[in-house]
Amino acid sequence: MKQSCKIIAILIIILNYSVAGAQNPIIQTNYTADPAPMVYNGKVYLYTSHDEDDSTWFTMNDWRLYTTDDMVNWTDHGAVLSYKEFSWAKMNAWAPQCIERNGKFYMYVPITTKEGKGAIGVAVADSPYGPFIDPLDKPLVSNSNADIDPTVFIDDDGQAYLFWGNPVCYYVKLNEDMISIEGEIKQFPNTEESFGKRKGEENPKRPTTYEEGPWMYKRNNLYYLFFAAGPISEHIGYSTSNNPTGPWKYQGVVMPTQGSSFTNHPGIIDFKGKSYFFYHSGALPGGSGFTRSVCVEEAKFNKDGSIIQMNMTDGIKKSLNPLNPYIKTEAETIAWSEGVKSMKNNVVGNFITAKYNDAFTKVKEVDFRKEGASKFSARMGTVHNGNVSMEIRLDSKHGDLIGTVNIPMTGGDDRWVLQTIDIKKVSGIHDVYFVFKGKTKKDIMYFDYWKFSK
Ligand code: FUB
Repeated sequence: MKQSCKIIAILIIILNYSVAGAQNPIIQTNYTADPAPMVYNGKVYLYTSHDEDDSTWFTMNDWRLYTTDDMVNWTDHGAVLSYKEFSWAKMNAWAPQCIERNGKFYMYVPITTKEGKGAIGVAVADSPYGPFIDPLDKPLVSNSNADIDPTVFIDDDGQAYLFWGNPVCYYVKLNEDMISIEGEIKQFPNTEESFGKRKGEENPKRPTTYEEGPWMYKRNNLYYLFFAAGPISEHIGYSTSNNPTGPWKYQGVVMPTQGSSFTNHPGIIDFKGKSYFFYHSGALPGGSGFTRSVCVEEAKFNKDGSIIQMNMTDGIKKSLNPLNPYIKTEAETIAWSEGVKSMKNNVVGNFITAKYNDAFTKVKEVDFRKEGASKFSARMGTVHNGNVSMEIRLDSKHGDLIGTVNIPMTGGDDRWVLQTIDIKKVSGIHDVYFVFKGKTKKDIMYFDYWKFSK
């Protein structure tokens, strides 16, 4: 590519990424893929796989967790499980799914075994945040090399099922303990009627559009099997049935091939009266098929139960409920950010690091209507001596400056200072921007949490 074309291409990527008010991809602090949302106690728990920053071929070591109760501000809880927790695992922390049963949380994950085989493991926790432990010390399923992309589902009668596989979809019943299987592993017949005729590719192993990434969902007594569909680059398709084990009837395309990732992966939930469809694209700067990022759209259905086809958009703009500024909010609760990485240590748990001057985070729809605010507190740190500060601005990165916190040198991300400053009085509902200022080349400052007060 000529140099001038290259510069124009890079500018287009940057402009798209910074498009005012964009909310997709919903996570900007890491590359994430294979979204697995779970609703529990009024919150969305979004488990994802994680493409390492330098990934050039599915370099994936752990699974991460993000939560929200408003669908626009997402809190990063870091990695909650690694393939290294499984004594029998060699590599490949691919698409996960977590489900709750009787107060315990079961995470199903595909991993490559030490023998180089595909397998699905299960890890159990007492909390959705982990720690997740492998209770079996062996795979739950090691059936074939097609053992990837588990989706788990508990029907209204209490029967649990596991579905997975590429290039065919397998399924098996799970016992009530959720860590053992009941009966034989079966395979859905890979027929055109069930999964649609594959176009533009003659491949006897892949006669239909079913590729991988199944996601089971039930709505009004109809069972939906969403899946990543071929040929590559993938789109998302779906089939329906009156029974969780089929027979399936192919219903068409949910999301066409779009974006710059050659894979896609569905996850769908109902939350606070709406339905949400999660997927991944390559839309972050540096994004590609191996550096992906998770996005979400509101999903809508027709009266007959068919889903209205969706495009990849710049996301959900309206919060479900405004954010309370008078309680401690983690710095890693973010609606949008640029130039920021999230990290974790034993001193403060999760926090963020501003990587360069003018990096920022945005928190959406912060509600000051109750008592206004004239003070701001934050726990921060830096390794630099002088000229490091954080500006607090309203409604845009260059919006009304209501205060500046000067950060003294603390010496590391294991040493922190809690500061309170007076700010210009603020009332109403605003998007709050934290803009990180420092003349140093890297890792300007660390930011753990914040709070406003009267
Ligand atoms: O993330 C690794 C693999 O890519 C997943 O298992 C597939 O679903 C595809 O997204």
